Amino acid sequence: MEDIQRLKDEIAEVFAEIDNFQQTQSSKVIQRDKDLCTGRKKFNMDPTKGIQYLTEHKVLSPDVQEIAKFLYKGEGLNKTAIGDYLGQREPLNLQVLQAFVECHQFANLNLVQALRQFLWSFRLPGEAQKIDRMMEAFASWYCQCNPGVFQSTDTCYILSFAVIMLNTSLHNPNVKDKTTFERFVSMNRGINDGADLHEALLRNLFDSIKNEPFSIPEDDGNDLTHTFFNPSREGWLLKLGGRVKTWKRRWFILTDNCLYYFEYTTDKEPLGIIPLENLSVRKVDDPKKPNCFELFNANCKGQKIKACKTDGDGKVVEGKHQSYKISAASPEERNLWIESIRWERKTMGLYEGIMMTWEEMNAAGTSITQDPFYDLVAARKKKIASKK
Ligand code: 4IP
Repeated sequence: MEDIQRLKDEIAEVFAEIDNFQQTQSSKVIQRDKDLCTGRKKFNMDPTKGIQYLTEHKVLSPDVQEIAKFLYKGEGLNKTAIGDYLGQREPLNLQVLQAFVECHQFANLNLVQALRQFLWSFRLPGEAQKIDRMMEAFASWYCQCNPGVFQSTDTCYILSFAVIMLNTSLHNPNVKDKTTFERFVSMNRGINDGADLHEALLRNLFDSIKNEPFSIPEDDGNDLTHTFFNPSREGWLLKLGGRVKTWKRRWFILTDNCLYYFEYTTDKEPLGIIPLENLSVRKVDDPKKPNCFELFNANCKGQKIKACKTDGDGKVVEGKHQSYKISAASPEERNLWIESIRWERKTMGLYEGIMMTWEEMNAAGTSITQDPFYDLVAARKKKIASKK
C-alpha cells in the first residue's frame, strides 16, 4: 500500500512539474510575442531603436543575415521605416543592406521583374545618396545573379533609372509627352560600356512597363509620429488665415508630399494638413509681410484647396483656403521652402517623381541642376564615357 501511495505521489509530482514547465514555456512565448510586437512598433517609429530593442530582448539575433531576413519578411513593418533603416550609412546598416538585397532571387528575371520585386520590398527614401547606395547594391546583385546580361554594374544602374523614368513618363498623367520606344532606345545609346544594348532586351523592358506600372508600397499612413520623422524641411513660418485674415506663427513640417503645421514644435497632432497634390507654389508680395510665398491650385482658381484643420473645439474640419499665403523670415528661407516644396512634389514616391526626362538631362549637360537624380545618373554616364 505504502509503495502505491509513494508511486502516486511521484506521479503527481511529475505532472506538477510538467504543468509548471508548460506554463513557463507558454508564458515565455507570450512574452516573446509581446516583445516582438513592441519591437515592431518601435521599429516603425525609429528603425534603429526598434532593431536595438528586438536584439536586446533576444527576439532577433544581432546577426546581419538575421536582421536582413527580418526586414525582407517585413511582417508588421512599415516599408518607409525599412527603407530608412537600409539607407543609413552606419557600417551595420550597410552590411544589412547588402544582405537584404541578397535575400532577393533575381536569377533569370529581366531587369523590370527584378526591379518590381526590389522596389516592392521597401520604400525608397527621398535622399539622393541613399537611393544611390540602394540602387548600386541592387544593380550589383542583379549582375551577379545574371552574369553576362550587362557589361557592367553601371550599365544596370543607369538602365534601372531609365526604366523608372519610363514608368513615370508612361503612367504619370501629368506627363503629356509620352516616351516612345524609339526614344527609349535613343535614351539608352552607348550605356553598355560604350556599346548599345540589344533592341530586343529594351523592347521587352519597355513593353513590360507599358503593360503594368510599378506598384509602390503604401504605408498605412496612420502613424503620424512616423510621418514626422525625418522631414524634408521644417521651421517656423507665418500663415495667413483663410476666412479671417490673421497671421499666425506656426511650426511647419514638409514630408510625404504634405505640409503640416503645428502650434508648438513638440505638438504631436498638427493644427492643419495641406496635401500638396495638385498644388503649385510661387513667390507673392504682401503689403504687410515680407518674403511671402503662396500655395495655390493652378487648375481650379477660386476653389477651396483640399486640406484639413482642427477647429476651436479640436474637431477635424475641412480647410477654407483658396490659397495659402505664408511668410518666411528671410528671402533665402522663402526660396528654400519653395524649392523644397517643388522637390517634394516631384520626388513623391520617386516612381511618380522623376519628372526630368533623359533628353532634359542631356540638355542640361554639366550645368548644376536642382535634381539629385540627374547628378546620380550623370555621374555614371561620365564614368562609362571615361572607360570608352
Ligand atoms: C484663424 O483666425 C486662424 O488664422 C486660423 O489659423 C485659420 O485657420 C482660420 O482660418 C482663421 O480664421 P483667428 O484665430 O484670428 O480666428 P490656425 O488654424 O493656424 O490657428 P487655418 O485654416 O489657416 O488653419 P479659417 O479659414 O478657418 O477661418
